Amino acid sequence: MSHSTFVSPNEIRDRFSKAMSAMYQAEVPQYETLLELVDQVNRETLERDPALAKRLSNFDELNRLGVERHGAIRVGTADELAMLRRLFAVMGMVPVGYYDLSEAGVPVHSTAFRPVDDDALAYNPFRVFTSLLRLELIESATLRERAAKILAGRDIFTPGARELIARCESQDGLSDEDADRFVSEALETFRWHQDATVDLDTYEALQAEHRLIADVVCFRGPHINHLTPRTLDIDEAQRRMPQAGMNPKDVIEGPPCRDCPILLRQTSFKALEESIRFAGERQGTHTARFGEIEQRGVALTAKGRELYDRLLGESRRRTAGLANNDHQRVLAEVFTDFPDTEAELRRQKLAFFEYRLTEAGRQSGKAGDTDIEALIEQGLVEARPITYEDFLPVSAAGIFQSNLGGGQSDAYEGNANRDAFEAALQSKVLDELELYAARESASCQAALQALQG
Ligand code: OOG
Ligand code: NI
Repeated sequence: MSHSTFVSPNEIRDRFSKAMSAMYQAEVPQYETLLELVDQVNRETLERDPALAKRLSNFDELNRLGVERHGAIRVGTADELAMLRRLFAVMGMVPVGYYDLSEAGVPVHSTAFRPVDDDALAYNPFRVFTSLLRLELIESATLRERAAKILAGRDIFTPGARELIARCESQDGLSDEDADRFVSEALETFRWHQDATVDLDTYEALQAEHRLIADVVCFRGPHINHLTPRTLDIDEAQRRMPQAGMNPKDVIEGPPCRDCPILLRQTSFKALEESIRFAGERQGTHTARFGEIEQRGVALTAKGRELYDRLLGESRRRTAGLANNDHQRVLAEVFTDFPDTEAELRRQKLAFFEYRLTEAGRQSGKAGDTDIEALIEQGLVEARPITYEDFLPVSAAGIFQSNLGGGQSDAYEGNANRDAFEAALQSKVLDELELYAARESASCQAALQALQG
């Protein structure tokens, strides 16, 4: 088969994310309500703020506003994780970042499978936050062995998915027809099952150890546990959730509302209690699935990230126990120490920007200066914030915890083990900061070069 008849990985990812969204809306009707709410808030925000509408339209972002940005799953074994890496590779999604959640009392470590190139992100930014259960953190040896045995007995991939992944790898792409088959076979891995693979007693024993362990171990596969559309006004969406019949998590995670948004703000409606049939025909319930929304800002450099982490740490004690409004107010006070103009973020090298010539720059085609800030001042170059495409461990832990229900858990002593994660994955994870830095410096070089000629 000739190469030109293959469907691009971007196109496969686009088809997959749409199929996943349709499946999840059908499985979790409240998620459909969340999408409607977000759409409504986005439309009102654009009407209220024509400058924002214009900026999004200039950046060609209006048309993908309604597209889901991410989803999340949790798997139980190294083999499952390694196979998922191959499955996501078919769709141009590679592992970026390592997140240790054990420190926050969640016995997993994670990565995000995502597209990395600008054009791939623009085509469809869909990514999947993927967590691997760390059985070694379970204290009871009996329970640990029981969980491992149950996990060893399942195959979360259909034979068709395995076959198409192998075909894609060997011929370096999939035909249109195979791509459609791949999407529907791959989707099976993420489907919800009302039947647990274990009896109620086993479920309860695992649940008592940690709710997340029961969620990973007791089902046929790693059901998608949430999808996340993008909102232009997360504070308003959070405010409106109860009116729309949703129970929002207590606080919005991440930085406060700012003139120059940084990193990522997230909230969710809390996971629903769903009925489950356990082996032995006993009925019970399980709480796992929810809907989330996100609002993204500029990616921070290592220096900016340090400042963010420090301020977030400082705010922790002061925000403990506060309801969202007060939480946000205190957070905003603490974050006054984080510069809030683009020029200052650039000057202090706190955030990443992409540079390009302005219309005047293109016309002049030549400049004496080689200092990028001077060129910006002369109106020849413009800087655009690079959107943060990754996740935040403290926020992720907050999302996990509010959706697992139950009380706070203590930190596990195991903590970070990136080597073990990469060994399970059978691949390195990419460093997100390097990706942003490379984009910034390539755009800067290109702008400067264009003005030398
Ligand atoms: C993942 C929670 C983290 C995010 O957006 O930070 C997450 C999970 O609950 O499996 O989705
Ligand atoms: Ni999420």
